[in-house]
Amino acid sequence: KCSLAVIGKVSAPASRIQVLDMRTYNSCMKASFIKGRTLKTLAPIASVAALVAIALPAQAEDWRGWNIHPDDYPNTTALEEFADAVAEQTEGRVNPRVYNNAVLGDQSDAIEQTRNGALDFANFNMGPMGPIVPETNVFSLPFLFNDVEHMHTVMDGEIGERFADALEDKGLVVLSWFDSGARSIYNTQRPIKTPEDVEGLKIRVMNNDLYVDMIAAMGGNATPMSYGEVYQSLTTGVLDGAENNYPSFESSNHYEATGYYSLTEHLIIPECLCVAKSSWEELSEEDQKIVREVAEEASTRQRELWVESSEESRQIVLDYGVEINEVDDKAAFQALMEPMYEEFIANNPGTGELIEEIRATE
Ligand code: GTR
Repeated sequence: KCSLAVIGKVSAPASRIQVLDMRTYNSCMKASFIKGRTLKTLAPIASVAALVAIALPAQAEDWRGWNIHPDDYPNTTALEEFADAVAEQTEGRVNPRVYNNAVLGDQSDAIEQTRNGALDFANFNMGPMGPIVPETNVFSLPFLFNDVEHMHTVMDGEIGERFADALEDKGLVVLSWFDSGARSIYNTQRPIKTPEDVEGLKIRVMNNDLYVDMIAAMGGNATPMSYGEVYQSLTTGVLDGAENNYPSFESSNHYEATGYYSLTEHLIIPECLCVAKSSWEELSEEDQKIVREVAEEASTRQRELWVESSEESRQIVLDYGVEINEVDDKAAFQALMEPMYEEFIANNPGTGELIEEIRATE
C-alpha cells in the first residue's frame, strides 16, 4: 500500500497532484522510518514529486474540502453545490472539491489541518472546535438555546460575527453558519425518560471535555471518541450509546446498533462553512465576494435540506423498529447542568454576560 501511495503520488496526472492523499503518504514515510528502513529509498521519489508539483503552471486554486458526512447528507449536498457554484462563478479560478466521509482525517485533525492550510475548506461542528477556539465552548453548554430557530437568530446576528472573529483569529474564516438540529441520546439498553435512566451508561461524546462533565452530571460515563469509531464500539458493547441529531443517527447506521432514541435535545450546536485563512487571502477581492455569496446560498440550502432530511431519517429509524420517546421532564436534565454552568462562568470571564445576551436574543 505504501509503495503504491508513493508511486501513485508521482505518476498521477498533473491536475491531480494537489489532491493526492498526503496523509497516506506521510504515514508511509513515518512507517518506513519506524520500521528502520532508510528514508533514502523514498527520498528520491519524494523529490521527483516535488519537481512535478513545481513544474505545474501557476493556475487555479484547487481547494480540498473536508466533510465528515456521506453522500446525500444535507450538508454534503450543500457543500457539493457550493463547490460547483464557486467553480462556475469564478470561471475556474477557484476549484473546490469536497471529500466526504472524513477520508481526510477525523474532525479534530481536520480543524488543525484547515488552520494550517493543509486543507482549504470544511464544514465543522462547534463541539470539537472548543478545544481549539475556546470562545466556541459556550455552544457546548447544554440547553443554551431554546430551539434551533433561536440558534439561527443568534448566529446570523452580531453575536455570530463575534464568533466568526474568534475563529478567524485562529486561522479559520467563517463564510456561513449551518444547522445541525438538536442532539438526543440513543442507547442499546432502555428508553431515557429521566436522568436516572442514564445511570451507568457508557455514552460516546465528541472530543470536548465539557461533554464528559455533561454526561457525568446525568450519572453516565462519557467516552470522547471520533465519529468514525462509534459504530463498531456500539456493536461490540464498548459503548452503550451516543448522542446525535436524527440525520447523523440514521446516516451513520448507529440506529441499527441501538434500540432507543430519546428526545433529550440537550445540545443545539451551530456548524460553520469555513475556509483556511491562508487560502482565503490568496483570493482576489472579487473572488472573495463571489465565494461569500455562494456560501450564504449554501447555508440557506443546507437549512432547508436539514428539515426534510430530519423527517426522512426519523421515518427510517422508526420503520427499522427503533423506539423513540419524548422526554417530558427536560427541566430535570437542565437542573443538573447548573454546576457545569457555574464552573464554566467562573473559569471563563465574561461568559456569564454572553450567556445572558444569547438567552435574551429574540
Ligand atoms: C454530527 C456533526 C458532525 C460530527 C458528528 C459527531 O451531527 O454534523 O460534524 O460532529 O455529529 O458526533 O462527531
